[in-house]
Amino acid sequence: MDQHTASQTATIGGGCFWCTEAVFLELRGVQRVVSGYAGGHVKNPSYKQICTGSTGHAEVIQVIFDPALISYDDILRVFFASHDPTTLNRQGADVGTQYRSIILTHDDAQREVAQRVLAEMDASGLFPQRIVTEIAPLEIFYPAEAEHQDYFARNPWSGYCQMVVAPKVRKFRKEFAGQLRVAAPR
Ligand code: MHO
Repeated sequence: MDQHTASQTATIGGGCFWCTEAVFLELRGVQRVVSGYAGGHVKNPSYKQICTGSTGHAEVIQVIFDPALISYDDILRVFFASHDPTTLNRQGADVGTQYRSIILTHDDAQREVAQRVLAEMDASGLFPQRIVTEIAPLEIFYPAEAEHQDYFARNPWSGYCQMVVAPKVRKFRKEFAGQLRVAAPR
């Protein structure tokens, strides 16, 4: 029987989108990842504008996934495990509201799952501090400029990619070895 399940979308921000995009592109069940901006109050913001923190936007990614292969719950579990959800408006050396940890939910069902998975993670003892991830309904997602899409794949040797993105991807590959789209190169 020919059964098609519709794709679903998760919108999440866990600091610099070059990092989160690189991680989610490797996860089995993910069909596409788009880097962009959400959660702010200025129309069509540019990268330069959001970097000031004054537009209110967070750097986020939209993860388009096949729910027959991975659940929204598991997308969020990978999200929590692949960034630090306990530092308010900061991810490592990147400081500012644009780097805040945030889940932008698309409907009530997603909001319920987000609240449940956040509580589960908080109770897990995996984090030494309380989780500060914001959960808010998605209003508008603005895709980022073309140069911010597939950034890690296109700029692997840049200083930031080597110092910040690559270690996150390595950690993710190790922790989620069984859930990678392809076996990680050794
Ligand atoms: N602080 C880094 C972050 C890049 S990220 C896409 C930089 O400005 O290069 O926000």
